[in-house]
Amino acid sequence: MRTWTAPDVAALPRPASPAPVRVLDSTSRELVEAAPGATARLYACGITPYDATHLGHANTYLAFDLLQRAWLDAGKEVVYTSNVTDVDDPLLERATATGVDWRELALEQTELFRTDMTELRMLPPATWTGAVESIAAVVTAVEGLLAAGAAYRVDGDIYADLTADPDFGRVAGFDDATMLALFAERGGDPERDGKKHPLDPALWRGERPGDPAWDGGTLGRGRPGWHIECSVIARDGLGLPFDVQGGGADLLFPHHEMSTSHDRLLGGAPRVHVHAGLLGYQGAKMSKSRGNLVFVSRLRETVDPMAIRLALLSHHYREEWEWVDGELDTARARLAAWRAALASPEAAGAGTRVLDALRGALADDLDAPTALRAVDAWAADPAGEDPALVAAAVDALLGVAL
Ligand code: 5CA
Ligand code: ZN
Repeated sequence: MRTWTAPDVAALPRPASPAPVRVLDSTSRELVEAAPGATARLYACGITPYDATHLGHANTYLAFDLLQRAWLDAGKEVVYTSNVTDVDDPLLERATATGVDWRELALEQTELFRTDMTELRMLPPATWTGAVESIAAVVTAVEGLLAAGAAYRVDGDIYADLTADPDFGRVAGFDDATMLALFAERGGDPERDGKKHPLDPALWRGERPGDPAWDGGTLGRGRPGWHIECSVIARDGLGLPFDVQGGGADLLFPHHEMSTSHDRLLGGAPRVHVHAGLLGYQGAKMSKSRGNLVFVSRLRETVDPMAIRLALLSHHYREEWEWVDGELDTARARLAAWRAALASPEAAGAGTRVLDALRGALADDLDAPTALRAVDAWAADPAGEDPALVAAAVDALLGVAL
């Protein structure tokens, strides 16, 4: 897929000894240096293109944007891959309900997402692959799993046999009852007759009347399952193993558990899982199914995208919080104060404290609120610090253009 235009990233002096960038690993629940090597490989699960881009999406992608900025500043090469789930049940259901062709809905919403990401100055992925584009690779992978005895057929559908992966369940570490409940809630089909185990996830869904379907070679006509799509797109974009798989907290189980399990069988899957807290609005998680959404594109009509970015940055990426309209007033005032400080005659000097503080905060589990407070303190008394360096640090590390 065509990705979006990359924002400029201001140049910063190389840190003498970069601090290791630590993030919370959802499996061990410990802070870990997720990408210790010279190259950092990231897969962040992409959107299902309808009702895009709401602030919850933006908040999650912002977390992985910060992670990349921290890695880049530490001198690493960053390789980022993402997907677009441009064929899946919820997208098809929405298209049917609104009488729109599912392909048009996906194209239009993907384009809106591109524009939103550009305006929010998010670093684009190097490879951005649609589910539809990945079908041939998914078919080959599923054929391989069948041949290895790690998958089985139920009528025209194909399911993963989770007993083929002794490490299944280790990503989230949930007990059986929790796994079953979340699987049922988040797109799984535990009740399906003929499955060896209720949790076994679909790898390939045979053609149904009225549903889009593709040639699946020996699998028969159909369309890919959700988890295998991400396993294959991540594998093909990054190679296996890679460093971090990320998304919102709702993806920990089953999606990341299952896609990691598939990747284990496709070539090995040690990776750190990083999850952003879910953003709520009007008393519930902001979600397409509830319809309690605040759209980035709507806000952009009247608000500087940098203020939207700052509003999200004022909450730690793991926090679960509720959007209230006052968030934007605070962010706008903050942005104005920073810009005024930069333009003020007192803003002169050679100090590097803001840069050091931003680097320290991001390396410590992407602590954006602490970073913002450091810039606030500078804005209240800008004397002594190098203003060009402050602006460059805010740009390169926080992605905010002053
Ligand atoms: N296409 C799949 C992933 S392969 C998907 O989950 N798409 S999505 O459009 O539903 O969500 C895109 C990303 O935004 C996911 O990482 C998801 O966890 C995250 N997300 C969705 N709702 C929220 C929310 N309310 N707060 C924070 N992040 C959210
Ligand atoms: Zn995914």
